[in-house]
Amino acid sequence: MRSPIASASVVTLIASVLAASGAVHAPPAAPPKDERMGWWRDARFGMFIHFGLYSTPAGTWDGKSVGGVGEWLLQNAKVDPIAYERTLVPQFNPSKFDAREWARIAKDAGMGYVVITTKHHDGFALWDSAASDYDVMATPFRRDIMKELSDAVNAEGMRMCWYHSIMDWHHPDYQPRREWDTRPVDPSSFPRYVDYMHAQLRELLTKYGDIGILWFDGEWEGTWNHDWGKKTDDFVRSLQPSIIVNNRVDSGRAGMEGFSADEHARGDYGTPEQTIPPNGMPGKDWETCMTMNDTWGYKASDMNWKSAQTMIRMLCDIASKGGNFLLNVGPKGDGTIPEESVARLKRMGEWMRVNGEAIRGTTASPFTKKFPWGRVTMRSLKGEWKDATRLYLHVFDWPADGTLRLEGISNDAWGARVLGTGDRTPAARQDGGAIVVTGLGAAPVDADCTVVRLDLKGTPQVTPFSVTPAADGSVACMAADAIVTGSIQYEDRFANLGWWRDMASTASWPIAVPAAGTFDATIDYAASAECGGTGEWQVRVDGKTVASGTVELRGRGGWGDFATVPLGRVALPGGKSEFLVKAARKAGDSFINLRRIDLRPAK
Ligand code: FHN
Repeated sequence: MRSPIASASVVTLIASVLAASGAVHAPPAAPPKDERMGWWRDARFGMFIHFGLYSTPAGTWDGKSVGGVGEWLLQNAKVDPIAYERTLVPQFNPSKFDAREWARIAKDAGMGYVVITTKHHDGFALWDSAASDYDVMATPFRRDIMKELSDAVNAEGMRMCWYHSIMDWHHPDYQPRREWDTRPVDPSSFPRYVDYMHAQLRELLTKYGDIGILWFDGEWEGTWNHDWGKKTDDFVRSLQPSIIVNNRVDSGRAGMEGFSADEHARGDYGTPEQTIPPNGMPGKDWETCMTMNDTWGYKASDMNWKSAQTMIRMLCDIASKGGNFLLNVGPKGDGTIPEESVARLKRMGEWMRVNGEAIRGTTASPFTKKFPWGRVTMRSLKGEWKDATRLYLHVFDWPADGTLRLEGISNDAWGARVLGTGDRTPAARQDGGAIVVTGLGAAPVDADCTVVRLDLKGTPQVTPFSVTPAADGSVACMAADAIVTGSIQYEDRFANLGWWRDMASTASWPIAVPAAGTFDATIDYAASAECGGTGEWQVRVDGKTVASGTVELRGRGGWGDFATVPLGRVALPGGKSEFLVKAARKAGDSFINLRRIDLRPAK
């Protein structure tokens, strides 16, 4: 417990003397990335914990409710950082905190790692820090939460991981200041702040055993840049060479979803937040972090809880795209996890105990198309059994006839079984370029998601999906079959493409027709009154636009008020082509919700 500035310069001095004396040995080389990422790719599912001073007021300040997420209280209530400290440090006393209970809840939910806020943007340290007086030892609680939790998480066989905010609203050397913070600013202070942050990171990476991930955050303000990110990434890895570091150690992250455009940007994986990339992030490691309600830090008024079914299906969807799911809990000021979170995690754990093999250690679906009934994950059985592949069919909408047909795969099948029951004897066969699974039973085993295990001979031989004409020659481009870019997300609500916010977003469908033809196109869309705009459609062959047109799509009665309107006459070439739609103009912050596009042979 030291004053932040004094200890930072002492630390810097010691480090330079050690380095000059050669007493500091070169750190061991980091293992190859695939080796470091192995446990993480296997786990697929982790717990995020946002806990700190903000958990006590739970979204209020001065007795008034404060808008926004609970952990942004200082910012959203525009509180002076020193007043924030003086008010909340004496109140912080999570007397019911039980690290073993938190770890048990995560373990029983089927989670493989736990990421906790060691320090969030308010700058408060949840451990006994020698670099700062603004830490848990200054509170009535006076226990090292990070020590207790790391011991409990490791005892459950899970990986302990640290969230650490680069942005620090409290430290006098961090810039930029909050605009209501009247403390004097020393323009040259930011390097001192980085030394301080490194001093605290050194504590976190040398006092608590092996750490699985350093989950950086708050990297978006202008004072942070690639140089600081590179230095910090190197520093962290010098202390724990096997550690995983997320992409927020570096600046330049593309929005909340993406990677930095800079190919030299540091970080082992992408961190889409509150969203699931529609097509995953092919070829990259990524993890969606998500709240169970709408806040990361506890907020007593936030009762907008997602159902356990929704989160089980999110887990399946994310795994089917090759990602990890980091699901958040925001413990209360008394140290307990909200009952609503506990109940949902209990249900997810029941599902994982039966179906965990369909999530852990799996890779993305081999299909380029989403099936309307659910999702697919897979694992190779090479070396375990035969040259075979195991597919897991995550069935959300159970087929009443007990049959599933997987189009576009030419493998022979070894067989199938339904997880969670031994009393069904499904059969699987190759049928003209599709695999048909019959005898699944008339009802699901688990209404939230029932998993069918399907074993194939060899590695998947999948025909890339194309939309093909129906018997009447019409071509139906459904939302679920679209390949989307940008902010667009598929929404189950109306089986539509939504969140069409950025102008770069596109929706496209690979089409295959036996012969060239002319079609009358229609679009089925909805939009709130102030949205809509001008749509542009393109027919593309080998990436080149061979036909295009525009259509005015006026705002309607709301995001569920769909109408089918003409798009115009479209000529398709014979064979393969791509039909693409984008916004040429947006009238409001979102463009449209798109349900389907139909191409009917011109009369
Ligand atoms: O500002 C933080 C927020 O409080 C929360 O910690 C999330 C979790 O990923 N990260 C930042 C917002 O992107």
